[in-house]
Amino acid sequence: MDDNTRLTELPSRGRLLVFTDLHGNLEDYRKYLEKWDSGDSDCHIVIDGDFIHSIYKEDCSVEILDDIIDKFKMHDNFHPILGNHEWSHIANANLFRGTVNQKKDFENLIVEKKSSLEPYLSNYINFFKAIPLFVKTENGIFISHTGPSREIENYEDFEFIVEDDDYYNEFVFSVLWARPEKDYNEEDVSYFLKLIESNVMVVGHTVVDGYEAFGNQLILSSSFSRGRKCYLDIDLSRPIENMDELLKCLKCLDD
Ligand SMILES: [Mn+2]
Repeated sequence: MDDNTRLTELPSRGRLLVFTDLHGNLEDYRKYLEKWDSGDSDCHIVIDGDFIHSIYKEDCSVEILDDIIDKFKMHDNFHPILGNHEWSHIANANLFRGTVNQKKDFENLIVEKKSSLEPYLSNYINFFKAIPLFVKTENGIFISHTGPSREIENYEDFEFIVEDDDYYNEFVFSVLWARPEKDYNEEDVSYFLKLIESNVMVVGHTVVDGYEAFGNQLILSSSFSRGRKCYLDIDLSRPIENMDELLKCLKCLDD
C-alpha cells in the first residue's frame, strides 16, 4: 500500500464489510472481526472512524486501538478510516461529550494501561496520520466518516484533500465533523457523488437507530447507536447503482 495515502481504492472482486463508531466497545469489535476472513486478501474490512473514546463504563479504546494498529500493519485488506475522535489527538484539540473531555480521558487511559503517556500517544498519533480518510470501491461506493463538504466544488478540490497532508483546512474538517441537514443536504450528497463518480456514500458519525438513508447517503451506527447495530456486507463484484441496492447489503449485528 502507498505511504500517506488518504484514499484507498478497492477492486471489483471479493467482499467488503463496513462498520463504524465502535467508541471503545471491545465486545462489538470482536463480533465484527469474527465475520471477516483475514486470510482471504479479497475479503476487506473497513472501520469507518471513531474506534476510540468510550461512552461506556469499561473503556477498551486502548485495547481496540492496539489491535487495529497490529492488523493494519499485517493485512492489506484491513482499512481503518480516520474519525473526528482520532483527529482530536492529531490536532491536540479538546473534544467534549457533555462536560467530559474525551481527549484528556483517553490520555489518562493510556497512562492507566501503559503506565506512561509516551511514547504511546505519539505512536498513536503517527498511526492516525497514516490511515485513510476515504475508501472508494470500483462497484460504486464511497466511504468516509462523514461529509460531504460544500466547499468541494470540483474534482480538483477533492484531489487536493487526498494529496495534501494538512489536517486543519475546511475540507478535512467537514469530512470529519459535518452533520446532515445542518452542514449538508441530500442535494450536496448527490452533487459530491457525481463529482467523484460514485453512486452511493456510506458514513458513520451521526448516531441513528442502526441505519438511516439520507438521499444517496447511508448513515450507519454499528455499535454506539440509538438501538440497532447495523453493518454492511457487500459483494464487490456486483455494481451498487443506488440506495435500494446498498440497503440489500445491510445486516444487523445481533440477527
Ligand atoms: Mn464522529
